[in-house]
Amino acid sequence: MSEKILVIGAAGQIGTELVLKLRESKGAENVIAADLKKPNEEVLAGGKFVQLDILDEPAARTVISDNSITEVYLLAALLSATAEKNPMFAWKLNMDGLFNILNIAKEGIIKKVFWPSSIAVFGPSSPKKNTPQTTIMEPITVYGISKQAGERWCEYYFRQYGVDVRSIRYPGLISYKSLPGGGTTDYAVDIYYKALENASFTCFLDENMKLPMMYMEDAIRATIELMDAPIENIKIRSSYNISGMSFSPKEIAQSIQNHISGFKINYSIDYRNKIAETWPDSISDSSAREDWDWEARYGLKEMTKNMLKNLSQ
Ligand code: NAD
Ligand code: AKB
Repeated sequence: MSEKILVIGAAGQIGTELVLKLRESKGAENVIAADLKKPNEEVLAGGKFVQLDILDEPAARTVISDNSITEVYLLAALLSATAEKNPMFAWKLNMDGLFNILNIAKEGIIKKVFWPSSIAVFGPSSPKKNTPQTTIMEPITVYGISKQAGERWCEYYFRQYGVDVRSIRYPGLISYKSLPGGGTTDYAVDIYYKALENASFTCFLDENMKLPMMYMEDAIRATIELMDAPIENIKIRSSYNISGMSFSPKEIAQSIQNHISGFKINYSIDYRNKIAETWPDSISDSSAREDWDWEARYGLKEMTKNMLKNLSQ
């Protein structure tokens, strides 16, 4: 039997590109997009879309059974910056959404679940450089706390109930097809738009604030490679570190200046800098490399070239 996939949060930064890629590789008729809000035209035109609130558990069950869904990618969440503005709702959405899907999977109705974690699971007491897979994790944001708790629950559902749930701790993601949805790393997308629009950008992070980042093409490939890997290769059921590149606002600005010589960056630091201060500079992804042959393809130079080319079109 072929997989029938449901992507929840399909109108978001990752969902938009994940749906398009999954439809390409698994067949458009096998991939259903779901979200509270309507996705973009390309996602809408390419296959089925259902409006779904993941907090409405009976509605999620109906969509899953009506469409004979076998795999769920659960992307609906509040990200770090938005979550700090509404901590209780962030906790509710990020946790209850996950429980709704894990409980349906526990009954054997869904065969596989993908749920993303984040580098936000690390905190000020974690090692900053080359942060290992397993280390001290004391996140201080509501988003980080919800991701860390989510990781523990994913592992619990795997151990106790055999739920095949797989996860990646995404770094900050940079894309041109879809805009980011309220994170601390969003500046690294906006900077390309502003560079092309008016050759100047005001950054809310400190010029030397280095963070782990990844080009969306690599992130989507990682997600599908993890989900397609043989079950015996998946040794980690909390969430895998993956690494792409690391850069500061100053460094990304310099890489843009190599293409747009007059580009200027200014700084007006806000509360998001405090969040970023608690996250790693760089991540070690040795477990993902060993277990399912993960390897990133894009560095800062290639990504900048690609982003500017695609956004100018
Ligand atoms: P996003 O904010 O761009 O998209 C989330 C989508 O979920 C939105 O389209 C939103 O409408 C939808 N949504 C919100 N509440 C919903 C609900 N109740 N029911 C159904 N849909 C709902 O986020 P994203 O960047 O695409 O992130 C997706 C996941 O990946 C999140 O779990 C996020 O924490 C994780 N992640 C993202 C990044 C990143 O840089 N983008 C990094 C690390 C982890
Ligand atoms: C955010 O900044 O909140 C996300 C993330 C790293 O989880 N991009």
